[in-house]
Amino acid sequence: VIDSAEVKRLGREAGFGAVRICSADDLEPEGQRYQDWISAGRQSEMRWITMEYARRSSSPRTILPGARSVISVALAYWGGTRPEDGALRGRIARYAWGADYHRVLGERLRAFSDAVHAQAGAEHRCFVDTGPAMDKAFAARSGVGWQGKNTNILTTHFGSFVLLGEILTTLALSPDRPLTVGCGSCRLCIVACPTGALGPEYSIDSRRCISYLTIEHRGSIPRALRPAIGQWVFGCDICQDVCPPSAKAFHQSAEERRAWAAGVRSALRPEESHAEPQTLLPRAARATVSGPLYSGAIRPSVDLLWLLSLSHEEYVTEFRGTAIRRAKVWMLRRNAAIALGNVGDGSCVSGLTRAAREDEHPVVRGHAAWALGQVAARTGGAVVAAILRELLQAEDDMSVIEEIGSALDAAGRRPSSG
Ligand code: B12
Ligand code: SF4
Ligand code: SF4
Repeated sequence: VIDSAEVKRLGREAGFGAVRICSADDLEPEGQRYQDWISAGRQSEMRWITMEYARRSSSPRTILPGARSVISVALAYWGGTRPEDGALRGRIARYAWGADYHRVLGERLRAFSDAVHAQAGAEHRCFVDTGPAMDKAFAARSGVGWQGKNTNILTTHFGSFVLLGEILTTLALSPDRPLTVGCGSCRLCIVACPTGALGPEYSIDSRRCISYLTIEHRGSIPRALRPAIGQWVFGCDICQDVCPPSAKAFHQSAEERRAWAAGVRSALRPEESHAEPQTLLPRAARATVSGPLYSGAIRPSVDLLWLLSLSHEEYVTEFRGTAIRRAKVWMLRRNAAIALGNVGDGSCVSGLTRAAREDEHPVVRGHAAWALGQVAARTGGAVVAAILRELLQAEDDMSVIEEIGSALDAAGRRPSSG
């Protein structure tokens, strides 16, 4: 026999920043909203998100017959103020700076579930991000946090910088209540999102989200969205970085809070955020890096030219044990090409030319050609236009030829007809 207080004690002992409980009844209206979201195409090309998947995710007893409670947990992962990026560096979202959270969260959740089982028996099923379970809806129902307008769960102690998991259990535990706080009239995340992915209400359109585009999207990224991606090469933290409850949790000193406010102001000026994306985030002179995901080496950013020519072998060794392996190696090269198109200068032309000529993946060649066009448009284009014309002669892939044509246009030199 075990009571809710003891379950929570075991959860905290396993290393979770919040542990709360809710009933295992079907999630409504969240389940219906999930299906509406899919009907609107907002899952984009994440093909595993189907109507059936949404139904199972909102109905715990289809996963664990006899389930009576859901124990919802949050792992805080803030890793400190983002260090200065430096020129020509690609940004990585905070949750992927260190060890793969699936492993860290999974190990803790299994240890927690084993401890509960040892005291009370019963059947349990653990979920760490990937299973059919609406992590955020359980976290909101149990009061781990509230769902903000950036669609993430915000906790009172760690803002939205938490990763979520849950244990479905046949134990009958007394449930907690949802929180009574919320975002109020704040809309900062909605206006700061550089691609306009947030809204209406508390909903996201993955098709426009940089996190989706850089990590999940396996193809060409729409040209219209590329400038807004700035220097992000894996994920995006903007709608969390501008969020006051999340900032309050971590920016303690007056200096840090001033730097945060300056970052928010520049994020809200779209023309600046596109031209100079490195001003988007709060900066501070020092970087304090700690937390469960950051015990080893951390990588908040990468050299863009290095990433642009990343081999499969380097990808395997350099990103072993990190969440970055969620993206394929060629997707990282594609993302590097976009970031270089946004911030690169003349020093990137030879790297981009090599990628546009030699990369085995046509999407990377096409994006490198696009980046050349962007660099040319910024820095004066005669030499780059000549390179693009040369590339056009050698290229056979229709999609890349189309990209080169468009890049020539951007560089201000259309190919002469005939
Ligand atoms: C698919 C997915 C994505 C997609 C879609 C994101 C999304 N917002 O759902 C993409 C690839 C874009 C993505 C990005 C990110 N993700 Co993600 N992702 C998932 C995943 C695997 C499934 C989420 C899902 O099913 N979404 C479907 C939609 C329908 O869910 P929803 O947004 O919650 O929908 C609700 C609202 O729209 C609301 N709603 C709709 N209409 C209305 C109207 C009213 C009036 C109201 C009140 C509400 C409302 O109701 C819906 C149902 O509850 C979960 C893990 C999991 N199994 O849950 C992680 C998860 C959501 N991701 C996570 C993280 C960390 C991220 C990133 C921060 C990573 C990064 N730094 O790049 C970004 C954040 C982007 C963002 N602003 O959301 C964490 C979030 C942790 C937290 N604190 O909330 C999760 C929970 C993983 C985990 N286990 O920790 N992700
Ligand atoms: S993660 Fe970035 S692109 Fe996606 S909704 Fe948030 S701010 Fe917008
Ligand atoms: S920025 Fe404002 S509206 Fe967006 S999630 Fe944070 S508190 Fe809510």
